[in-house]
Amino acid sequence: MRFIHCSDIHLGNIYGNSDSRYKDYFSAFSYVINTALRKKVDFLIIAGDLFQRGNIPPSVLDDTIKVLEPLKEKNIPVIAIEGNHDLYQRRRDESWLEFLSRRGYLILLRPEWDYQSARISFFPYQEETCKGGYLTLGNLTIYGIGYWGSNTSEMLIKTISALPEKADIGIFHGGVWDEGFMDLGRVSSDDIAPLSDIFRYVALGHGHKRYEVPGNSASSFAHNPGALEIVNPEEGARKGSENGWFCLVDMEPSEPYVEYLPLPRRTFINEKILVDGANNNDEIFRLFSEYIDKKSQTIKPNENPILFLKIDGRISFNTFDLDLENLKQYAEERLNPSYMEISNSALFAGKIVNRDNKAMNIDEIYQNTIMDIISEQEDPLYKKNNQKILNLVYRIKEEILEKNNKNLDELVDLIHRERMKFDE
Ligand SMILES: [Mn+2]
Repeated sequence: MRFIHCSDIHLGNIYGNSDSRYKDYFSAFSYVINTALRKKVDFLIIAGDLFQRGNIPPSVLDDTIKVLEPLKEKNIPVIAIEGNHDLYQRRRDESWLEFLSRRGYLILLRPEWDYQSARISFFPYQEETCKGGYLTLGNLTIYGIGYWGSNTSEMLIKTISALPEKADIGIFHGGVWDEGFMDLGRVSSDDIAPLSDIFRYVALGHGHKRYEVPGNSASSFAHNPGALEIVNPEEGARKGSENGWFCLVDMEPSEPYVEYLPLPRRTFINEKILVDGANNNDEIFRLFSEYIDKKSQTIKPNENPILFLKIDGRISFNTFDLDLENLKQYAEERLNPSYMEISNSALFAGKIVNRDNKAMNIDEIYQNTIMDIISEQEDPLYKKNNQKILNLVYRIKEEILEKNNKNLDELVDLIHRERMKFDE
């Protein structure tokens, strides 16, 4: 039995109102499906985040059905689990994947989670209800573990106790990395190790980059091919982001044979342009146009790249006077991007003084400003927790500006978690 495993397709993701970017995610998925047809696989696995959000617009659902149609016609099963992005209004028991499952476009696997008894159960997939936690396909048993959110490690222990001693494939939307601040859906390599005793292959999703988890034997047992296309702009700043990946897996003979297949991506440029020491807009324009001209030599005429450019450095004039419009116009003319964001992160190199006429560094200016805003709030909760709020603002600032994280769900979750720690 041979199958393709892909993950984090994020259909319906959009940058501004760029139609070509909207289509990129469908083209990427189509590429995988065409490969599945060409390689004559027995089935396709989607390890979560088929959609960008739980409440997709009708057009996204329609476009998704069009892409899935050829597999349905050829009777090639698509086995899917829900990722955090797929859940409708953050409910574990509702998503548009369920609709697609009922209409025969995919088989949605989801374990039963009983809140009262805190128990997880896997029931066999029933064709009548289109529900179940596992299914048998040919000689393979396939379990859909799904996504467990902020307490993934704890839920994984409960999941393991609900699983049989041996099965073939497990599908899990959870990140296996031992560090990192964004810990939603994360487990350690120790947490996931017991799955290697149960499954011959674990299909991972959630982390948008490619990695493998080594098991007891020499080869890896869990594989994460990463997102097909770049979802969050910071992913485009990483080395090796020029293409996406998906896995072609052969389950026979005993040891699975895993081949990572590359997927072409649209050119994505997420870079800083240093303008240190610039005295005026003309000097900034000169540095910027040099950068753009150089880039234009590496980009094909109809490539229409995605641009996320940050003007960075210390300049000798007021940063509010920096003329971004002029820069945008030049980039537009030279590169004809399908989407572009140019932001101003330049700092004024001069000095700002505090009430005692002492020069403040940029951090002190930030802190003073945030503390001023907090002290203006009437609700005493603010003053009581001013230090905690300040720290939280800093963490969010870091996520957005330094890590370019625009995942609103994660940021809102972070605020909710930190809010629980406030003194009442
Ligand atoms: Mn994802």
